Amino acid sequence: MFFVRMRGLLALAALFVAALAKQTFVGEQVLRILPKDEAQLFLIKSLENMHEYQVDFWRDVTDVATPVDIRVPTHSLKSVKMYLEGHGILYTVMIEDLQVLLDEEQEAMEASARLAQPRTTNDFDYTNYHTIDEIYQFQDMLVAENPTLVSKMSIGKSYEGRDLAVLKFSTGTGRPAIWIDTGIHSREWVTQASGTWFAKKIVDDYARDPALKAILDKMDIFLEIMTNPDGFAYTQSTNRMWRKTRKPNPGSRCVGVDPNRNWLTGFGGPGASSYACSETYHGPSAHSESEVKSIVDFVQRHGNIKGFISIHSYSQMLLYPYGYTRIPCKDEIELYGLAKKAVAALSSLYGTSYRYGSIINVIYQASGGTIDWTYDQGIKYSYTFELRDTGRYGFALPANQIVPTAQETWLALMVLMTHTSQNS
Ligand code: BHK
Ligand code: ZN
Repeated sequence: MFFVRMRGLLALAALFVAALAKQTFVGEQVLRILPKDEAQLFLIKSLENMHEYQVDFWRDVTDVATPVDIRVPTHSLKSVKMYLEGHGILYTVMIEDLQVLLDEEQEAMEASARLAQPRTTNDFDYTNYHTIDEIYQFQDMLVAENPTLVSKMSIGKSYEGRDLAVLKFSTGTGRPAIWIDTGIHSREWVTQASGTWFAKKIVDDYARDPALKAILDKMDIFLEIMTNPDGFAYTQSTNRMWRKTRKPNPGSRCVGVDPNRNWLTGFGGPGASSYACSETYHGPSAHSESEVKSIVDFVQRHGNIKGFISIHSYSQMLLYPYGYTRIPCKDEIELYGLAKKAVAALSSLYGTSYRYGSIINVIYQASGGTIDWTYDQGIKYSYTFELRDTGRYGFALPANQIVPTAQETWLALMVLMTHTSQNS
C-alpha cells in the first residue's frame, strides 16, 4: 500500500516536472491571413513589433498574392483577431488548437519508440519522427553497415557541446563534392526526418540506381542531418516551435540567433533583425554561431564543393540566390532552368506543386542567408528547398507525410546532383 502510494506520488511529481519543463500550445491557433493591399501588408507586418502579443510568424509577409501564417498564443488570440477584423483584414483559422496536433505527433513518436529498438537501418522507422539520440544512433548504424561507402565526420561542436556530425558518402579520394543540410531551423522537423531517409536511400540506391552510381563515381556527398542540434534538442525537451540556435544573447533575456541570417553575405542588411528577441535575429557578428562557422570552415577547408543544398520547410519552394539583393545572380538563367526541371521531377510522383525562383523574388528580402554566402564562395549550384506543406499543418506536419515528402524531394535532388556532377 505504502509503495503503491509512493509510486503514485513519484509519477505525479514526474508529471508535474514534465509539465513545467515543456511549453504547451493548448488553445493556440495558427491563422492564415489574406492581405489585399500594401496597407494591409504593413499592418500585418506591424504585428511583429507588438511584442506583448507574442505572434510567431510561421510564414512571413511576401506580397498581396501570398497568405501569411501566424501562430497566436491563447492570451492574445482575442486581441489579434480584433486587430485584424478592425482593419478589415481577412483571415481563416488553419489550426484550431496546435496542442492537439502536437499531442498526436508525440503519441505517434512514443508508440514508435516502444517498438523493439532498431538493430539495423532496415528496421529503423522512417515513418515517424525521432529523438536526437535516435538519429545519432541511426547515423552510427549506417556507417557500421556500410564502412566502404559511408563515414561520419565531425565538423565541430554546437554551442551546448553537441557533435556537429556530417555523413560522408564517398567512393574515391580527392573528389569534388555536393553538400546537403537539413534542420538548420530546428522546428522544421520534416527536414531532419527526410535527411535520415535520404541517407538510407543513398546506400540502398548506390547498388541499384545507375544515375546515383554515376554521381558517386565522380563526387562525394556530404549530409548534415542535424545542423542545429541544440535547437532540435530544445524542440523535444521544451519548446516544439524553437527555430534559432541556443546561444544566450548578453544583455537580453532572449536566447538564440537565426542561423539563416548569420552568414557574411549581406550580413545585417534588410530582411534580418538586430533585435535579439526576433526570430530573424542576425546575431552579434557574421558567423558568430558555431553551427554556422563550422560549415563555413568546412567549405573553405574543402575548397572543391560544387553544389550546396540547404533544406527547410514549409511552403513548397525551390530557391536560388540571391536573398539579400535584387541584382540577379550571374547564373540566374541556368539556375532557373535547373530548378524548373527539378520541380517537374518532384511533382511527377504525387503532384505536389512547387514554386521556384530567386529567394528575393519568390519569398522576400532576407540578408545573411546560407546560400547567398555559398554562391559567393563560387558554389554555383546553391539551392534552398522549402519542403511540405503549404500551411495546412505547417511545422506540425503529420508523420505520415515524412516518407512521401522525402521520396518526392529525392527526385528533385537527383536532378540537381546529376546536373552538378555533369557540369562541374
Ligand atoms: C530561405 C532561404 C534564404 C532566406 C530565407 C529563406 C526563407 C526562410 C527564412 O529563413 O526566412 C523561411 C523559413 O525559415 C521557413 O523554412
Ligand atoms: Zn527555415
